[in-house]
Amino acid sequence: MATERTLAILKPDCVRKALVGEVLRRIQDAGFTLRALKMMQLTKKEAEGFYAVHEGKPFFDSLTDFMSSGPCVPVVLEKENAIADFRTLIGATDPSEADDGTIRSDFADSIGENIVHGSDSVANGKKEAAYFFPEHEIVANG
Ligand code: 3AN
Repeated sequence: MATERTLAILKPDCVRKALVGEVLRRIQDAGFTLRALKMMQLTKKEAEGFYAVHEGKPFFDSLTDFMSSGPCVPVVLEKENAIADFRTLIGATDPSEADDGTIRSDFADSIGENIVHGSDSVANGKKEAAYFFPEHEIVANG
C-alpha cells in the first residue's frame, strides 16, 4: 500500500469540547504521523472556499457559519492508506450512523457538528493541505 497524506480538521466543536488532545491521541494511536499542525480561526469566506464543492446545498450556510464560529486545528497526517484508514477511524458523516468506537460516534452531536474532517481522496488531500499550509510548513521527516 502507498504512503498517503490526508488533511484533517479538528473542527470548532472539537476545540470547544476540549477534545483536541483526546482526538490527536486516537489519531496517533491509529498509526498516523503528524506532518503539520496549527490552531486558527477560518473567516466565513475561507470556510466557503474550503467547502466550495458544497456551494448551493441546503446546509452550505450553516456549515460555513459553524466552521468559522471558533478556532479549529488543521492537521496534515501521513500513513499507508491514510485516506481510507482515516475515514474508518472517524466514522460516517452522520454520527448516528457511525460505527461504535469511531471518533464521530463517540464525540459528535450531529451531522453538522461532527468533530473532525478528513479528505476523501489523495488528490483532495493535497489540495486541502495546500489550503492551510505552504509547502515549507509540512515537515517531511520525524
Ligand atoms: P465528510 O466530512 O464525512 O467527508 P461531506 O464532505 O459529505 O462529509 O460533507 C462535508 C461536511 O458538511 C460534513 N463534515 C458535515 O459537517 C456537513 N454536512 C454534510 N452533509 C450534511 C447534511 N445533510 N446536513 C448538515 N451538514 C452536512
